Amino acid sequence: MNQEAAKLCFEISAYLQAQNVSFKPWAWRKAAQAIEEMEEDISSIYQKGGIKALEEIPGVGKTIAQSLEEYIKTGKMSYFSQLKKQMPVEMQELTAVQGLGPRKVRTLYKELGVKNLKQLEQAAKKGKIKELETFGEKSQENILEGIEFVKKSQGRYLLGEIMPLAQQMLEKLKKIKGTIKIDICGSLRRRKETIGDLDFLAVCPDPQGLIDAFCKMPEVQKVFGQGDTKANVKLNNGLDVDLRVVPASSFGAAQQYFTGSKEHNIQLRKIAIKKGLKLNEYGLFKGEKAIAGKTEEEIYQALDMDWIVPELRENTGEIEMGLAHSLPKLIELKNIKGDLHVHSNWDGGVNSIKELAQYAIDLGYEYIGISDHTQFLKIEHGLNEKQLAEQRKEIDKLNKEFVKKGIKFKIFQGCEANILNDGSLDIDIKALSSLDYVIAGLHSSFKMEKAQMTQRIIKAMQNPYVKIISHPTGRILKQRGEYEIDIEALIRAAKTNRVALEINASPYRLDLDANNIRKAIQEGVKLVINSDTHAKDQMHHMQFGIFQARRGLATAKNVINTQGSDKLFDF
Ligand code: DGT
Ligand code: CA
Ligand code: CA
Repeated sequence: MNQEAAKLCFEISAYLQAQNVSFKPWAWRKAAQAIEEMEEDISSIYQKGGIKALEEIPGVGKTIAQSLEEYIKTGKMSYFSQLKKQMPVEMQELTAVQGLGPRKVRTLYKELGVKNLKQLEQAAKKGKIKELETFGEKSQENILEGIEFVKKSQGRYLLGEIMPLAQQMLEKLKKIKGTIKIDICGSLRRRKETIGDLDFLAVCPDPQGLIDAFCKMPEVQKVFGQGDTKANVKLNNGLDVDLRVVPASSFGAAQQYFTGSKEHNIQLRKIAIKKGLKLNEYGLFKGEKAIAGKTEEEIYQALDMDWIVPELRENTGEIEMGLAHSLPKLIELKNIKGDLHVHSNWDGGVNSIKELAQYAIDLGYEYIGISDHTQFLKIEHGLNEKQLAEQRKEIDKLNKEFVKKGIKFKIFQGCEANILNDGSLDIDIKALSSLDYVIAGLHSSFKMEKAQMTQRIIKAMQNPYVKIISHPTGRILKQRGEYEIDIEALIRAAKTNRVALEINASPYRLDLDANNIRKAIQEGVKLVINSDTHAKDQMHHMQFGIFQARRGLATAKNVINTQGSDKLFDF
């Protein structure tokens, strides 16, 4: 229920922003961020402690708690309905277009009656948008470009939004009587950043029973097809799901086949053919005789290669490495010793430094780096030099308490400074020198030509205090692509200036991507995997960064935050 409630809160925030009210949009957004990532469901919090317990969620005040209560009881938020009635637009769909904020959506609605993506495209194609005072020719072009990007990714879901749901469903299906084995295959098992549909694979002596139970799950909105050994449904959130039931003797073969990728499978089948064998979803065959099929491992083994982790199965070199027995030992979540990109309530994040530190301690981390935004980012309450100095005192005090209590944990003070258009940072070098480390990130003027943009970021790397470049290519999944940037030049400069490149683990970013991670590793550039947390539960996003790092062939050695706090910045 949290995801749905958070979605409504985000939309309420956007509607309020469209009306240009102050403060409230920010409050709703913060609440949405907190709810979106909470482990415990709001309905269970409410059952236990009523509206008072809801108010204790960080960022949730009285008004928002009332709306949540209403949502838990009725499945609706009348405040949302009321706002939407005043301005009946598809807010989420429209604001997904790069450069279109709620204020602009409002103008387009008022002036041109644009309510959804389709109407937006029509208006842009007819040249209506450029005629508006606040838009013009260039922004009409940008909107058309943005629409194309959004359209391309429509119908795909972020791994981060699907994985919790898929795992919940998996747990339920495991409990259905007779289920011997069940797992998720397809792109989710490969941990791709976006998912087209879900592919469940099961072994069950009573396939009909399992398929029946699957089709009747509350998550299921519509059953497209229900056969003897498979079913195909649509979930309430629009996602399609396949379930296939196979005999135990071919589970491994089916798992291998349905995990994909298609490109990986095609290559594997060619190898089988060269050996005079046949590989399909039922097994690996020599003539009529199955020589492997029960497990994936025995299939790869029979082909004289190492088992390949699902994250690598894209036919981008992993098969050759499997044959040569040269697959590296990839990084794992348990290798991570701390998180260096965490925002506190000093810059408008949800949690205090103390709460964040405690959460990190509970995760088993040895350290955390507080990296609040600096002053240029007004909407994010960026910190100035004086505030950074005050924050230092608080961090020193907390660190002293850890020492006193014998807790082996350290809070580093960093910041996420903004890279301005000329590559300089938005904060005084003296203030930077007082910090433990500095992240430089780009949060404005995304459209620059390639040479200029590349130079801009390289210049930031040359600042002696900058240790990390956050989300280096700037992409937002399903919303915008990378900046125009010479990634090779950037990677070389990171090497020269001894700057680590971030793998931002936010499911919306996952930036660097797998391909760029490989390039960085080849150059010997250090990486850092960071959650970019704005509300403490988001620290769990670290896992998505790990998946991405693995897809990029990263080992623990390539990543600085697998090191203890004393060796962190040795590189
Ligand atoms: P998605 O759903 O678009 O995120 O990506 P996948 O990889 O989950 O693709 P999906 O669901 O269409 O199919 C699941 C797996 O089944 C896929 O990764 C490989 C296998 N598969 C599907 N169609 C074919 C095919 O035509 N040839 C081969 N070799 N494998 C296929
Ligand atoms: Ca799939
Ligand atoms: Ca599928």
